[in-house]
Amino acid sequence: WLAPGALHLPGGIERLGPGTRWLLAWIATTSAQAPFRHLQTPGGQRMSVAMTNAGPCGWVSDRRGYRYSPLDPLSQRPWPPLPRELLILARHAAEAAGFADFEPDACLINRYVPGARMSLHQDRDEADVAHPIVSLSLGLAAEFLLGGLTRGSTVQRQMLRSGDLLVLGGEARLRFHGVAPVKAGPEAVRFNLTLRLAK
Ligand code: MD3
Ligand code: FE
Repeated sequence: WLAPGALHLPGGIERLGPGTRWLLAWIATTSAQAPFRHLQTPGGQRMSVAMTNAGPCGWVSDRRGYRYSPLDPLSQRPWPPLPRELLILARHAAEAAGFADFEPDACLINRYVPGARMSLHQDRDEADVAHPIVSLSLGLAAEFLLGGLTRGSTVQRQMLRSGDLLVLGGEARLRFHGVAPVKAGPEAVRFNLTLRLAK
C-alpha cells in the first residue's frame, strides 16, 4: 500500500491479466478507431498528454469543461468497445484492494511522450467516487505524484513501470495526484489506462 486506499501491484498486468503485449496491440487497434488527441482544458491550455477512450463512457475536456460522453466528439460515434479481458483484470485488481464487483464503464487511455506531464488534479467527474479507479502502466516508466486532499499537501513519489497496476479507492480516491515530466528511455512512449465507473 502506498497509502490507505492506494494499492500498487508491480507486474500486476502479467499476473492478473492478458499481459502487456496484448494490451499494446489493443491500444493500437483502439486508437486507429478513436485517435489520440491533445484536449484543451477549460482554461484553454493544450494538454501535453494525448488521450482517447474505450467503453460506454469517455472522458473529454474542452472550453466548456470536463465531462464523460458516450460519443467521441471527433467522430460523433461511440468510443471503441472495452474488451472482457480488461474488465476482468480491473475486477481482479479492485478485488485485491478490497473492492468487490467493480464494473467499469470507461477506460481513459493517456499517452505520454518524453517531456509530457500531468499536473496535480483530483478525479471527481465520476458520478459516485465510492467506486475505485484501476490504473495500468505500459512503456516508459514515470514518476507518479500522490498528494493529499488539498492542493498544498506534501507529495509522495512512486515510480510506475511497464506492467504495474495501481488501485485507488476509499481514502485515496479524492487525493490530488499527477505525473512528473516523463523522461526518455528504451521505449518511445508511456501509456496509462484508467478503468472507471463514470455513471
Ligand atoms: C490517485 N492519470 O488519468 S494514474 C488520470 O499516470 C491520471 O496517467 C495518471 O491521473 C497517469 O486522471 C495517474 C493513477 C491514478 C488514477 C486515479 C487516481 C491515481 C489516482 C485517483 C485518485 C488518486
Ligand atoms: Fe487523475
